[in-house]
Amino acid sequence: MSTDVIRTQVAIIGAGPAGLLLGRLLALQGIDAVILENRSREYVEARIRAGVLEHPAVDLLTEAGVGDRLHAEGLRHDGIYLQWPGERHRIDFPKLCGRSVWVYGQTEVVKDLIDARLEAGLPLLFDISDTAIHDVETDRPRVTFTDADGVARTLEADFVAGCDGFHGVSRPTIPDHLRTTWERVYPFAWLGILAEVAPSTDELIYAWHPDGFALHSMRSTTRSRLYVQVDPSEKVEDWSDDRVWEALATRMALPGWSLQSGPVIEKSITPMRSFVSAPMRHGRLLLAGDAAHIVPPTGAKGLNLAAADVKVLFEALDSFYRTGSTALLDAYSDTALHRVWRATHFSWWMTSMLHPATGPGADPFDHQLQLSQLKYVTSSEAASASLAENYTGMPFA
Ligand code: FAS
Ligand code: PHB
Repeated sequence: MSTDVIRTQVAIIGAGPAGLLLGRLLALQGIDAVILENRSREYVEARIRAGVLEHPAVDLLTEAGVGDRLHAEGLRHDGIYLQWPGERHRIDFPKLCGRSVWVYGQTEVVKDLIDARLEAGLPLLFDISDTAIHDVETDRPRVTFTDADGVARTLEADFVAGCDGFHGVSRPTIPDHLRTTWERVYPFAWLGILAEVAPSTDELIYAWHPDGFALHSMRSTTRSRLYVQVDPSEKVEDWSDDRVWEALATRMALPGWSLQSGPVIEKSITPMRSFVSAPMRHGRLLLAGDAAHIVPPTGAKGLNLAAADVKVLFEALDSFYRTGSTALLDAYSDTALHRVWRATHFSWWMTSMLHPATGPGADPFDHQLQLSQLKYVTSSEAASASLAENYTGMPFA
């Protein structure tokens, strides 16, 4: 079987937000890259995930020339609501930290980045298989794969960017004895729905309730995205649409407010974990995004952390190609991990504050601690400013 050899400067594995954004930033500086993706374009663009973009991530996408639709269709939000039974309080972002967030689905970010890449005629290979990374400890690493036509191919590069997510091949390419991982698996999951109904709120509602956490988010003025805390063992088929809407209405109930329900067009359960793997570099292999870390979605950090990694990685690669210096590449892992741990702590803190243990595991003492934390965060300017600056995104390094 023929083996086509392709040569580039940066081989990018994965066409999620991390891989696509890195490809965009490199292309703007004239640095060649080839992006390899093992799913179809349709699958990648339809995968429903994150919904909130931090201010620094929005600035980065705008500067990269892919923010037009984001600014035209995205919803700028200047706050969120934190709620517990009978009370709902707003955290005012601009007043507290001078920043905002934008509600714009990850699906749309991915579509914008794919469109930009294909319009520029740059290589983005979908539906590949058998991805394998070789020789990353040399200055000529390779990626072998089978392309969509079943042809065995080799991609030779100066660097390999592992942007292939939590289940990708990049992180395992770093030898176990050189890797350290930290993990916390939470005793609950999120059941999420996408519904064709106008949001019942102007900004996101994060609600603590003894039955479990609930989140009212959205994708547009006509499409809502909502979540309820469930046991990780729950099955989607055990949650009828009515049961989900009833749980949401109960957990977000407030005098004078009502939740509008509507047709559910997607329903899924996402487990919750915190995971960090270090280092994020091994020789000429550099990891970015979910390939190196996972955060529980309570802090709306996953996609944004991928963007932050990519900015640091792009600057390191750009510096190498412009000056020959490896200083930023040598510092990449430590620089990225500083922000990774900040986002990991914030995501753990938001998750711990808002998710009560339920059923036999329910501990009234823990419930009181969570309620006290919520009352403090919504009444103290210092505490709410800390939440606001973390939620809207600490400035990039
Ligand atoms: P991604 O996983 O997005 O992209 C990796 C890409 O690599 C994929 O397209 C994959 O197909 C490809 N790939 C994998 N293995 C490969 C191989 N061997 N060869 C070639 N390609 C390969 N974050 C939030 O902020 N809010 C949320 O509500 C939220 N919900 C989520 C729900 C789910 C079910 C999941 C899994 C994640 C969720 N996240 C959420 C986090 C999510 O948004 C990620 O942080 C974000 O997708 C990270 O982007 P990437 O690092 O690019 O990884
Ligand atoms: C979403 O809209 O999907 C979303 C928003 C905020 C979160 C998590 C998910 O914290």
